[in-house]
Amino acid sequence: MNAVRTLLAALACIAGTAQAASLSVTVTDKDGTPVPDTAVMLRYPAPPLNRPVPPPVVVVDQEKMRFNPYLSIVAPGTTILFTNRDAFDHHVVATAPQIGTAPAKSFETRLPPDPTKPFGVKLTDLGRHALSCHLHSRMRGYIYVTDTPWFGKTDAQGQLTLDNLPAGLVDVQLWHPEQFLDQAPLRAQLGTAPAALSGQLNFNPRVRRAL
Ligand SMILES: [Cu+2]
Repeated sequence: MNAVRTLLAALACIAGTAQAASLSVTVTDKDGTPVPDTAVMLRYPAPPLNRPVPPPVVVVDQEKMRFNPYLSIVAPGTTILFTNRDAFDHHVVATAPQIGTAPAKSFETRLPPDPTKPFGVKLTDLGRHALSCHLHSRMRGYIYVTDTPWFGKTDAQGQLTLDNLPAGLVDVQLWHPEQFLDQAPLRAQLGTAPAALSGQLNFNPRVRRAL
């Protein structure tokens, strides 16, 4: 009986440590200034069995002539609900570059100023979807569809902390909507102690005014 108890305790310990890791990432530009709205995506060379389930529906508002949030990171199959919260019409124009051999999805609609009638679209193609509006040329937004369920984006201070991560070796990919070249990949070893990484973009993004 004692042996069974010992085994159960050991299993509980393994289960506990398997999800105990956390990673903090700070992203700066070429000059060392913190960069918000940088996607951070984690991939394990040995993928863990326990995968979190990202939200199936994500809302993107059109508000004060901005897409809000500016950047959304989602899993394939996520439905995006575009909602116009302004007092006038907007467009939702989405263009996606072709990735691999499959044609990426582009879509477009005119959205009247009625928050009770959002426009829903399911995204299945991986990669960057650039959002714009025919009526207001300065409106820009991005949706990045990623194949990994471990992701987040940096805040106004260029920081992101991901908790409840599986322990182990992990590749950390950074992606910024304005980048032309891929960012240098990062790597971290996640364990019981919180891990921290600094990433530097290979360019300086434009500074956007706050909403
Ligand atoms: Cu508009």
